[in-house]
Amino acid sequence: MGLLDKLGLKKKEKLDKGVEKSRESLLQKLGKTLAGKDKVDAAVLDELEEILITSDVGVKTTIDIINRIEVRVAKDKYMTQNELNRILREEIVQLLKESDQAKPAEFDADFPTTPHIVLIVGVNGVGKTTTIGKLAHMYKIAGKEVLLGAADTFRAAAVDQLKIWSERADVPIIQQGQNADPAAVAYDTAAAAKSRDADVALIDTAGRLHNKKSLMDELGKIKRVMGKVVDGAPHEVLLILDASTGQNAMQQAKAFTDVVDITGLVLTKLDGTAKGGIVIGISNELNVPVKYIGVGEQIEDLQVFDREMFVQALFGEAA
Ligand SMILES: Nc1nc2c(ncn2[C@@H]2O[C@H](COP(=O)(O)OP(=O)(O)OP(=O)(O)O)[C@@H](O)[C@H]2O)c(=O)[nH]1
Ligand SMILES: [Mg+2]
Repeated sequence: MGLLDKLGLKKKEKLDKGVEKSRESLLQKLGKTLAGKDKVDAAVLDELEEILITSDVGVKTTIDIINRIEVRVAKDKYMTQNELNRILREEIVQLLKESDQAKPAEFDADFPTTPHIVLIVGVNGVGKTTTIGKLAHMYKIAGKEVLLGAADTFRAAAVDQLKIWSERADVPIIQQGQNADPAAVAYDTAAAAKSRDADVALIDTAGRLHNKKSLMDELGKIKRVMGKVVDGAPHEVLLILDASTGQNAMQQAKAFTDVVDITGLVLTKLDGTAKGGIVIGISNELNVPVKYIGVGEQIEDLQVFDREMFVQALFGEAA
């Protein structure tokens, strides 16, 4: 087995483990519905609909999925639980492929221009700082020069937390301390990335902005000042969402994408929640691609989102 195959297998194992709770809950519900049945009739589809909705897939996406299943079973109503499970997975993968124009699931560290500046945004406690640490590690492993910027200056511990991650990932950090102007820190980081010939800079921001206007103003200012030092910066704006909050994460995603140009989504804390179905809903309903998922608290627990692998992990292998 080649190294890439081995890495792929490791990724799959970790993902399987990461979505264990979501899978157990889904399979248990599916099993109950389908036990002893050999025919997919309207009643089964009704129950399937309820299962998907209560698994945080969301109403719109559930309807999309049920419509597709209906077409498939119209021809052949008689199928086993395994067959229905397989069709369910196939249709969900197809649905996500059609709705999500993201590139294939590969880690992309080939930047069109450098330094490549990434702004990390999201509400309190969703996993912004942790995700920065994990991403820094991924880029570092890919041989890139990484720089972190501590533009979350709102809370005393925020800079210290990012500092700890910079040490874990073994990458430098630009900081000014608590209460510094976040835009000034972002500016410093972009300037340092440029003068040091860094490949990529990851900038942490505060999640604590009470209304849309102050959020827009602050992020707008951060973006403007960075654009003055590095052309086109920020090149990516990643919105971090806590998957364990289910439909709340969907609401946050909608609220942020309304006011900020988000280029990608990261869904964290998939381990330890049964709400993993939210990833399918978000991936289907938003025009912004899910780029990464968080499956644990350790530095290696961030994965490039692979739709197919995810759906397989969520529904389990068909027997
Ligand atoms: N289990 C699990 N925990 C995670 C994951 N990502 C982040 N966390 C945990 O979530 C908590 C909050 O993470 P932070 O990275 O501090 O979140 P933040 O968005 O920077 O928070 P603030 O700076 O307070 O707004 C920490 O305890 C992390 O360990 C994940 O993928 N899985
Ligand atoms: Mg933080």
